[in-house]
Amino acid sequence: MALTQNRAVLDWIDKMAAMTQPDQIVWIDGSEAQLEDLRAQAVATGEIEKLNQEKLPGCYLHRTAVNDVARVEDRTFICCEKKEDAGPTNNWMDPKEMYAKLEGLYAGAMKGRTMYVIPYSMGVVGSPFAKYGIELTDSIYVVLNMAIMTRVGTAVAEKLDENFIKGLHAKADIDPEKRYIVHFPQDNTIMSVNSGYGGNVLLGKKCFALRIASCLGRDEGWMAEHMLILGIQNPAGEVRYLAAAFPSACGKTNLAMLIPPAHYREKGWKVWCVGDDIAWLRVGEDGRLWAMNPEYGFFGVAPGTNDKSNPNALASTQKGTIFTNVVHNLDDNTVWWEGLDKNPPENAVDWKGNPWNGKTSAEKGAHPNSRFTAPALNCPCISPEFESAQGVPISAIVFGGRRAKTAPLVYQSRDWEHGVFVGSIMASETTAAAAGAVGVVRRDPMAMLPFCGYHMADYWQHWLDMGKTLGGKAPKIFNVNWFRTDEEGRFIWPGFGDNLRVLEWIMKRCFDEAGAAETPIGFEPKAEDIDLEGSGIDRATLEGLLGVDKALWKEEVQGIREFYGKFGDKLPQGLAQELEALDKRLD
Ligand code: GTP
Ligand code: SPV
Ligand code: MN
Repeated sequence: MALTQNRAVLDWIDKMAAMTQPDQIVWIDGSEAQLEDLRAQAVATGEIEKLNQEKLPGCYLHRTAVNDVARVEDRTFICCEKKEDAGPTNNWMDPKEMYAKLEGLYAGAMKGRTMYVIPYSMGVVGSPFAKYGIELTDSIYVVLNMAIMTRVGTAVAEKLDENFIKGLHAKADIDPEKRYIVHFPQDNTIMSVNSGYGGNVLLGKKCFALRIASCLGRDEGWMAEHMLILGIQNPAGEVRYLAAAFPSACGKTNLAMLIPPAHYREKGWKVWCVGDDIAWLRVGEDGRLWAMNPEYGFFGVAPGTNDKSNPNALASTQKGTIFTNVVHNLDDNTVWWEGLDKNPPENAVDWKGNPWNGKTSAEKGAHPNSRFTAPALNCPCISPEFESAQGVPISAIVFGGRRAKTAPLVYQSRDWEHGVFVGSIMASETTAAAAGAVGVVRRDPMAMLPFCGYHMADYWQHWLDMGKTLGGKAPKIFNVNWFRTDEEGRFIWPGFGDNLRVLEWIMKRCFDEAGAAETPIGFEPKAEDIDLEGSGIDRATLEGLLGVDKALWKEEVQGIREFYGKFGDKLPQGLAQELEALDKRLD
């Protein structure tokens, strides 16, 4: 039975059902009974496998098709009316043409199948900052994931009006040549077909909460960003918040849940996780920037997650979690992935579904982009503010990427405009989170290259405008890089929990409690400004991670100039001037 009488909603569902022709339509009410019934159905068909319920209560395993393991950026489209509004960094097609193409792909795609109607909320239901959507899908896996990643069901359906975000997903044949992830910002519509992988099909996440929401933010004066949000509690008991944008698989989940080094814990430091992937930011009534996490769960990278690197993430996955494309340990019906421990199972099944022996196999057992879908409320350090309607006030914005060279461990921008410049020139090595080559340095402004729903230069202008609104209350903007390597390619900085040493300096800078040295690229800590006790890193090594290699940065300026060239006269003047000023300071 329909959970709403709203005509706009019902008419749209009728239209989508007429096109896809499902055998039946089932509304997701969010009840545990209904979800349990769906789990049982999916177990019966082999779509998911029930794991050891004593060790991993409520946990399941799923394997995607081998050709369907990551986001597909070359098949992701922004279909606004005019090509120039999508900008040079997005794929575009005329909306009419795209609708016609998609109609062909969706026609009869749900024949013999069930269409599930998922009413979901991005944000706390009823909060003034929440936005609502419906995802129609023929995948139980998607329903179960959405029920972890977002707030779903009856309470949301009651809030639906004609402004809901429409999302249609059909698995079809999982044909990679016919795979499309399409956004129609003018219609608040998302259409995804021929995939069953997370970011392509959990439409509340990247499609709505970043691509569509970035357009809404531009129009309504707020921002949707690929950012974690965390609170740092200092020994005085004050909690200060920061938001950080790193590209996919570059450390947001890990930073958001970090456990302070022993010597910090003893003094009373603690980190609270508000969000690990997406932040919606608005100017509050007090004029400061406030951030909320629109999600309800974590869709985190499994490989590398262990009880040393990220015990809080690991703890989050011990109940009510869906694992995707990890190793199935047949001995005790649990899961394993590279970097979990040094004891891979011998009697196991790999992510492709083949028998696998971790002691003898030359191939990886888990896909590098294998993931866990875990309820945020499982996280031992989830912030008491996680469900607060207005979010948390942000003192610092941190950009960062994976750079073997060039970018120092940390630096602070000179002011907001320079900070927007620093975000716009972000570059990072590509990872397994998206299909394509891994380890290639590319520009990924604000970690939003794959997620900005409109022209990137207009997006930068929006950032500059937000700074004008915030004025003296704007957060300070920083850049970090945990990924500098030595001659042997090993990471120099210990990373993970030790990143708090850098966050401490960042927070102190926001409250005028720490010193800095001016460099051509911005303000850096002096080596003595970073607490290294117990880090295993000496002063000289830290000095090597700081500083500015002028020759490398001159090359960088060339690269930025080329990149900026793509945007022609749309490039905000202020950013062009920042680039020239940097070039001069490097002389
Ligand atoms: P998405 O969910 O794709 O947006 O990624 P994310 O930014 O949340 O990345 P995540 O925290 O899952 O980290 C991805 C990979 O980076 C994992 O393999 C981590 O082990 C590794 N990583 C995270 N933080 C650090 C760090 O401080 N140092 C090093 N060397 N590796 C790290
Ligand atoms: C990312 O790729 O940035 C992710 C995973 O967070 S996905 O939801 O697949 O986009
Ligand atoms: Mn992400």
